[in-house]
Amino acid sequence: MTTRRTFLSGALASAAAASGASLKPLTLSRTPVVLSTWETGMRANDKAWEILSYGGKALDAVEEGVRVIEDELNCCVGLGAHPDREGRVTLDASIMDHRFNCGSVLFLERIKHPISVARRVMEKTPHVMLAGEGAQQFALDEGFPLESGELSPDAARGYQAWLKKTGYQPRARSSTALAPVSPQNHDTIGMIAIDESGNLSGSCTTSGLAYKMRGRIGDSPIIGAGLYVDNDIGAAVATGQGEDIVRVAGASSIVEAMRRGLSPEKACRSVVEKLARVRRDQLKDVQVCFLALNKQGEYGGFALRSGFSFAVRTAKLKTLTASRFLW
Ligand code: SD4
Repeated sequence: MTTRRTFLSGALASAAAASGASLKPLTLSRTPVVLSTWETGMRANDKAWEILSYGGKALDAVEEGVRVIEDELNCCVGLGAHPDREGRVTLDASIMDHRFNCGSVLFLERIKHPISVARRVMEKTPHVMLAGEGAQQFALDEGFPLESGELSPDAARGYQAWLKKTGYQPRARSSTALAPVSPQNHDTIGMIAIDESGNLSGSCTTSGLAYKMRGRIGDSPIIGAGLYVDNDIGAAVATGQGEDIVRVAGASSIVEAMRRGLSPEKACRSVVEKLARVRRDQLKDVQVCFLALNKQGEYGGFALRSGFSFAVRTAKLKTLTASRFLW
């Protein structure tokens, strides 16, 4: 994909070569780009764009952008989302900037903005990951309020229906009887962005899979699986069945594929194909989706199955794009 910037660079370089003038380094500022998973990404991108379009940092944009969705009650992400099997909402989130700084929280309960707690872990502790009670204590120490822990009305209705359908008995080792992650039942927002200075950042926040086993962690808070940023190359973020994203170190594998010269979409596709090749017989009812953005501002996505969409915002574009897919 040719961006406006690469086109201009090429055009200016040819003009200079034709006139025999020596080439000077270009000082054009970059056009910011922000990408997010699913249709909720449109609302998240609007917020991120307020920051990016005024010359703000990608890191601030990816935090503020996904907070909008964490705030929505009766939404797929944050405290309004689906609970685990025991009827409790547990949240995971991660954030990463252009200097390999990263932070994440896992199994966090009763805190509204896990993405901001993840950023505090990154900026205020010597660690990368905090989990469970410790993560909650850290959040409280940092001034985040403790929320009630009650399910949202939609989540409570869904949970009651699920209990009836599965006949689930706490502590039984039953299957979670889940449908593959789809536009209707996804639980995550992932966002990656490049700012005017050419710096990349990413964020990912989730309630994990609906009715998961208590204590289950997916890919979203795992740096390298759900999210990865290498400012020399690009950024990638994932959504879908976390276990299968973790198996192939999804996001970092995509960044490495871009380093080898693949476009963002082809890099995403290469990782989906690798998974499909080796585990074809174990991917029934599994969806895996990736988004990637490179240093030049080129972007793309790819999914295992149909149904994945992603939101894109640039100076010229505000759109929800249907992702290409393998099966
Ligand atoms: C997880 N990847 O916890 C998340 C789930 C997801 O849309 O993306 N749902 O496995």
